[in-house]
Amino acid sequence: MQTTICALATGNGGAVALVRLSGPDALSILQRVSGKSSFEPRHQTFCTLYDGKEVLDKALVTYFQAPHSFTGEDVVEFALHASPYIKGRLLEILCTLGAVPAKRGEFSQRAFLNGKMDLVEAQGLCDLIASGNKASHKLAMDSLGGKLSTRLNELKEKLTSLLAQIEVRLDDVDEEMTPLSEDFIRGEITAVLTQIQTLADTFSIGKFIKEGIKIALVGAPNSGKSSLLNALVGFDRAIVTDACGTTRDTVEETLEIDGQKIILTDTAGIRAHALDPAEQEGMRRSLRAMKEADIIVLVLDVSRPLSEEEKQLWADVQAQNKRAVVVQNKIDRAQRACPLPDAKQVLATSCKTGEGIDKLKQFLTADTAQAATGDGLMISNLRHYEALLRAQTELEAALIQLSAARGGEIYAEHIRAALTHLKDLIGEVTPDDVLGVIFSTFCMGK
Ligand SMILES: Nc1nc2c(ncn2[C@@H]2O[C@H](COP(=O)(O)OP(=O)(O)OP(=O)(O)O)[C@@H](O)[C@H]2O)c(=O)[nH]1
Ligand SMILES: [Mg+2]
Repeated sequence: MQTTICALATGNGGAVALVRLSGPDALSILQRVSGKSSFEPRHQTFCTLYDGKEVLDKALVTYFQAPHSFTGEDVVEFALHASPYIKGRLLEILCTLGAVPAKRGEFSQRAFLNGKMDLVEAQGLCDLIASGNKASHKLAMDSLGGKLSTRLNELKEKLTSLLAQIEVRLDDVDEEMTPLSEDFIRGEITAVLTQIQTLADTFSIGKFIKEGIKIALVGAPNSGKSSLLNALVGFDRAIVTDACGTTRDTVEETLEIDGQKIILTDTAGIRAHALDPAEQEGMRRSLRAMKEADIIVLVLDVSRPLSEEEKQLWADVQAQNKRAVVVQNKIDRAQRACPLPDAKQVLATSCKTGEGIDKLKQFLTADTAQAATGDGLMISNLRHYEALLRAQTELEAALIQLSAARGGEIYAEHIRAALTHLKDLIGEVTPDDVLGVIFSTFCMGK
């Protein structure tokens, strides 16, 4: 027997609060708390809510009759005056009348279980609520709106149909059917594989859009890292002095460039000999920030020759194997070619005059800006990415077995496994405990 769950769906503050109730007893609980017997579905009713004989609140109440509701169950939404007392007391009363407090994401989980949305759409919904800028909003909307699910379902259907054609021939012991040509099977698998790869390749950008791009500013002491952080964020965030070793700890600041979230980290300057244990620890943290970053900005002071330490640091940056840019700072003082011949991306800035700062901003968001202009689908969820990679591996294995002419049973097995990974992504075969973990990351009342 399904329980009836209740939770506050809105946050703190504001004038109005929303309490949600979902489950088989929702209507009868509403009737008891309001003393009113009939409610027209999907119409707001202004009614009094009672705490025993006392009036608790006068509220706007909406009853959604199953299956025409968010969860697919009977749902009641109470729009209350947002007093902490009224909200808390109503939840207590609903529980004494038979409801139980909802777990995180439980409304969405019920919507999923009742076929109101698939897992990809549900996760899009979760991302939509968390989206803090235009780019992440679009990404979540594509997922919630079913665009991503539609694409995944198309791939699933294609594999299902191919598998059916292969399996029916495996059962055809008398070989009455015309066999499928290897070229046909290869073509079908490759078509799906290409689409899966394309989608999986969008993950790094999708993740940037959803979570923000982490950028570490590294370099020798006094090269102007903190000045650059301040110039990028547009206010005096980090301490700047003309002494070497001013920044000792990492300094993090978030900003938005063209609707894209950027998480900037200014770090302690790297030099061979630290003055004291604090500076040494600071340098250790600089290296850690570099490892955690998506893009590394190596800041050089153009008015000084390149030091051995800077050469070593550049080697360390390259060893990270990620996007990196060399910034020749202080160009108001001197101009010179980049002393690191293998640097692919080089920009020149002056924190004093502001020259080059806009170009640096453009560089930092170039990938996501490009992605945002296309209408291609993107993924941003690690679970989706991993499922796609697994499906990809299976289809690649199927192609190998096909070339080796190992017989239908073996490559069909790989196609079947790829199909299972796609179904898992959409939520068709996802085990309950995994579903529980996924929905527990949702917010309360959703
Ligand atoms: N002329 C000129 N001076 C700059 C520029 N950028 C920074 N400076 C100066 O260089 C000095 C060092 O700047 P910081 O931003 O503190 O350098 P840092 O790399 O953070 O130094 P540490 O924290 O010690 O590692 C300060 O006196 C800044 O005013 C620039 O573009 N032009
Ligand atoms: Mg500094």
